[in-house]
Amino acid sequence: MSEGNLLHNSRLAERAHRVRHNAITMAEVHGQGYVAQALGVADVLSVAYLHAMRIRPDQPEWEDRDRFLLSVGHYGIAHYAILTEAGYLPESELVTYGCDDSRLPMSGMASYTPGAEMSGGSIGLGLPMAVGMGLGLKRKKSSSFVYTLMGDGELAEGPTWEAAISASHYKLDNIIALVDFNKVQADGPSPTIMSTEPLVAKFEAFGFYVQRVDGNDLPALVKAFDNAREHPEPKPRIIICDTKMGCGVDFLEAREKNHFIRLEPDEWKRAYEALEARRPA
Ligand SMILES: Cc1ncc(C[n+]2csc(CCOP(=O)(O)OP(=O)(O)O)c2C)c(N)n1
Ligand SMILES: [Mg+2]
Repeated sequence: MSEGNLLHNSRLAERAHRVRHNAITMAEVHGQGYVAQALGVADVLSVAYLHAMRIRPDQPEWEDRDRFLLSVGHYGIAHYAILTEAGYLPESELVTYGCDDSRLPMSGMASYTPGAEMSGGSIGLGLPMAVGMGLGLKRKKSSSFVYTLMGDGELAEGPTWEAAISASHYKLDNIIALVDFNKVQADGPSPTIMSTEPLVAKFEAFGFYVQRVDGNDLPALVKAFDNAREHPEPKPRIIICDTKMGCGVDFLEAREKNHFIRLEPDEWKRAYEALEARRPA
């Protein structure tokens, strides 16, 4: 790897660390939340926003921007953590998360937050909306990409697969779908509750250009996002990212029930300390 790439990756690691820190800051306000997902997906979001996407954080509505649709609305905390690191939101606003009149509602809402393009809450709608946006952008001759972040449990939602059929029918090579494959959903481990494997073969059969990567490996993610943008075939793209819930905070990684976490007041300090112990060199 060239020196320039090494430097880029180590800078990304530092910034992903700050994204995790932001997520803990928000979860601490309420003592609970979807913080394990935010820690797990922090590397994927960092590569999306800080490496791959064409954006102007000071102009969130810039016409030529890449779009990002947070299909998993309950990942609002993860989204605000990266939007802050990317420069859409001031760090001082993080402590308003989920409070009255905040621009950072618990579930992602398009009209509230700079940089949020869809209102979530009901899972299964990100890919359908990406198809509509992708078609619209093509008709306008735009070169923007539409990214959407889905969860692994979310893949059991029917509209996702209807949208997958349409995305390849319309040759929407401007869609880059992301799956946070953290192996957990609300009722327990995804493989036990509703297995979606073999997932690569399924999306390939639906006409996608598919990659599957370790979603906590920054260099692998950088390569996968580059491949997705540069792939020559007129197909929608998907990156299945295998992530670790709670990544970066050892006692949250080890926790069995981590879809929604409540910590005792003194445990937040422990979470910051655990994160700090893994601060990238
Ligand atoms: C249409 C719909 N059905 C059910 C829910 C309730 N729900 C919220 S999060 C979630 C789990 C989805 O699993 P996954 O996508 O893996 O998210 P994770 O558990 O990893 O946060 C469910 C079922 C919902 N929000 N919308
Ligand atoms: Mg999941």
